[in-house]
This record gives sequence, C-alpha cells and structure tokens, in this order.
Amino acid sequence: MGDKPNFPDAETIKKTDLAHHWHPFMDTADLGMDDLRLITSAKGSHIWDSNGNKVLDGMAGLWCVNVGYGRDEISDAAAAQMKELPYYNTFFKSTHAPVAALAEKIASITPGDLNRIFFNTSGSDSNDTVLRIARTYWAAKGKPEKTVMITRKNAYHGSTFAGVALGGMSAMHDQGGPHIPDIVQIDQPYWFDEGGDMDPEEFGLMRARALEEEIDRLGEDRVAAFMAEPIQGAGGVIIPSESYWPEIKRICKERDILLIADEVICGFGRTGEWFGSIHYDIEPDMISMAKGLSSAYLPIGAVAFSEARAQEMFATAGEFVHGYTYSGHPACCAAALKNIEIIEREDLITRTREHTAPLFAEKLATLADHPIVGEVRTRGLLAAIELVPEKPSRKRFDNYGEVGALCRDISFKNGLVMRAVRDSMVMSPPLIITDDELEELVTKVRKTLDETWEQVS
Ligand code: PXG
Repeated sequence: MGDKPNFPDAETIKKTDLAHHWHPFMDTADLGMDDLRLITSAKGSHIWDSNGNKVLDGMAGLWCVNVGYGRDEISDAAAAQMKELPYYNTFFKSTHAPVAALAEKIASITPGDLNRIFFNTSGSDSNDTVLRIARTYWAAKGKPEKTVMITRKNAYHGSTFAGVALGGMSAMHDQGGPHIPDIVQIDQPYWFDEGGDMDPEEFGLMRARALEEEIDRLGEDRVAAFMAEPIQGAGGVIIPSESYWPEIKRICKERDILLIADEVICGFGRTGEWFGSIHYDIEPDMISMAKGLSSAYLPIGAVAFSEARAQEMFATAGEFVHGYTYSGHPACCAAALKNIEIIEREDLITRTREHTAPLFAEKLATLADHPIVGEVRTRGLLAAIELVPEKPSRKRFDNYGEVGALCRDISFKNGLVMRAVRDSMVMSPPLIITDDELEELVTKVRKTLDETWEQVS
C-alpha cells in the first residue's frame, strides 16, 4: 500500500486549520485552539484524538459510518478500482462495471419497483436530483403546473440551494435567500415538543392530515410531491407515532402526488431494515440516499425512482439534462458495493433489527427515570434523549439549547460522542456496535447526564 501523507505535529495542524480551513456549520469566530478537536484515527466504533483520548462514536461520524471504521476491505476495493480505472464519466453513452453493478444492487434492496438509479455525490445533491426529477416527471406527463414540493418544518434535506429550500430549518432559510420557489413546509410529527395534551397517535394523525389540508389549499393540480425523512434525523430524531405514515401514504395515493422518502440517514440498516420505508411500509415513488450507502468511506449518493414512472418520463421528456462529473464515480461505487457486501455478509440488518436495536432500546430505557430526562425514544439504532428541567411537564429549560450544548461537551470529555439538537441528545451508533460497547455507551450517557444535571440544578 502507498505511503501515508506526512503531516506536522498536532499543534501546527490546529494552527494551520484555524488560519485557513472554513468549517461547515460553524461560527468561525467561536473556534479556538482549545476547542478544536483533532481526530487522528478510528477503528470499529471508536475514534481517537491527538491527545490520545479514545472516544466511543455514538454518532457513527455524522450518522453514516454504518459498518464501523477500519474496514480495510472497503479501502482496498476503492484502491484496486482506482488502479484499474480511477475515473471515467457516465455521460455520453459511457458506463463502467462498478456503476452498473451498484445500480443493480441498489435496485435489488429498495422496496417496490424503485429500480431506476441516478447517481450523485452526496445527500444534498441527491435531493437536487429529486427536485429536478419530480418537476420534470410531471412536465413530461403534461402537467407542468405541478411544481410545488410539500416538505416539513425542521426537516433536513441538505445544504445546497435545493437542500435548504426543501428542508425546514429556519436558520438556513434565514441565510442566503431568496430561495427556490414553490416549496412549502407543513408541521412535523414532533409529539414531545408540540403534542400538548393530545394522545400521541391522535397527534400523529393530525400532523399527517396537515398534508391533505395543504394539498387542498394549493390545489392538487399544483402539487408535485410530498417529501420527508421516515424519521427526522438532524431535526432531533423525531420518531412519528404509528398512525402517521399510513395516513400520509393514504393521502399520497388518493391524491395525484409523488411520495418521496429522504433515506440519507434512515437507509442501509439504520432502522433494522434496508430502508426506513420498509420499516414503515411507506411505498415511496422515490428514495434519496447517501451516507450509509458507502458507510462514508467515499462520498456517494443516489436516487432510486419507480421504474414505471421513469418509463413514463422517458417516453416524452427526452434528454434529462442533469448530471454531475462524479455521478457514479468508479472508486465510490466500488466502495459502496463492498460496504453493501459487508452488510449482507455480516447480516447487519437482521442483527440490528433482532438484537442490537432492542438491546440499545432496553439499555437507554433505564435512563428514563433520570431527573433531567423528559423522554427517551429509540427506533432501530437511532435515539433521542430529551433534557428538561422538571418532569413530567415537557417544559424546556429557559436557556433552550444551551443545556444540550453543555451536555454534548461533557459527553465528549467522558469519552462518548453524542450530538445535541437544541436540548435533545441524539445518537446513531455504528450498526456493528457490540454488546459491551452498548454497555459502555449507556454508562457514559448516565455519567454525562449526572454531571449535566449537577451543573444546571
Ligand atoms: N438528507 C438528510 C435526511 C440528511 O440527514 C442530507 C440529506 C444531506 O446530505 P449531505 O451528504 O449533503 O450532507 C442529510 C445530511 C447533523 C448533520 O449535524 C446531518 C447531516 C449532515 C451534516 C450534519 O446532524 N445530514
């Protein structure tokens, strides 16, 4: 194998980084030497920093390293592909072996007839592709006025202009506008924060019916699609009640609109199925995916579209004038193929569904009686712990968001990566997390909650 790049010492790296590196989602003025963490290596479910700290990665990177770190097989597959054919495009009637094989593989694991696969390089540009397909599809069907995308408040669909407009993150909407028109958000099924005294199932139905109301308000002849994450991830691991998805599915089937699942987080085993759409029996017309597709070893995203609808579109739309230089990049496809092979060979979907997820749920449930915990919810290997000043009122801390940030920092100090979404602590560990590591995780969460509670009360 090739030589490792030769980098300077940690102190120098940090100084260089602070001088030149513009970090995503960060106030550059806030970043100093003391809080810049230099991650140096990773193996399995753990990462190491430049101070020698070993930290359990409760987030699998950014919800993506599903098969865990240090899988040489994936690196080797990508390296072998790079030696054979490092790059060729998939435009102009060209193809190559890894892209054809990966398209077939994805078609075989997606539900229904989602057998037509378009390749992208990330979740964000997958969702750009989603938007372009949805509108082009309706135009091809002779309904060019069906352009409106209905999505949800507090959804995360990425950081490109399409991602921002499709997403429902108000802070992102507030920056860099004007945004792409004809995209509207309905309320989310977030019972803990917004359900009040309603029964969670009734609340779920109400939030699903908001879609029907919005379609009525806009007129069905204007609406292209409803798009949502099966479980909102970056919004705070918002797990809808059981009533929600069946009602959404009914509405989309009765009305002439596409149902699109953003599976960038929920895909590739996260819920204990290949896709969250299978877990909730959503039967979408389109799925966007990234992250777990390659376990983030190399950047790649994809959109799977219904073959029947794709054929309708191809019949009249002519050339789909869309694509990226790196659509179906050979090395990224080779990495994704090896990643999927590992998931299959180690039976990680079944293991998650039948063993790891139930154990994760059982262990985290023991935290429910902690004084700072308002709710613990899990689904598959996704979890949220709501921090509140007094149970069982679901009232929030006055300095909403600050306690979450404090808890996150304490957690890292205790050797566990948890992510704070306002005052919800969220987790999404690698699918390969072991029983012992789950015990380590819950022990560290408890210690972190104790210390957070001590500091705020
Ligand atoms: N859709 C969903 C559901 C996502 O979670 C994207 C699209 C965009 O994917 P890319 O590959 O363009 O980032 C995402 C990404 C966080 C965090 O802090 C979450 C994401 C990305 C970065 C940070 O929770 N999700």
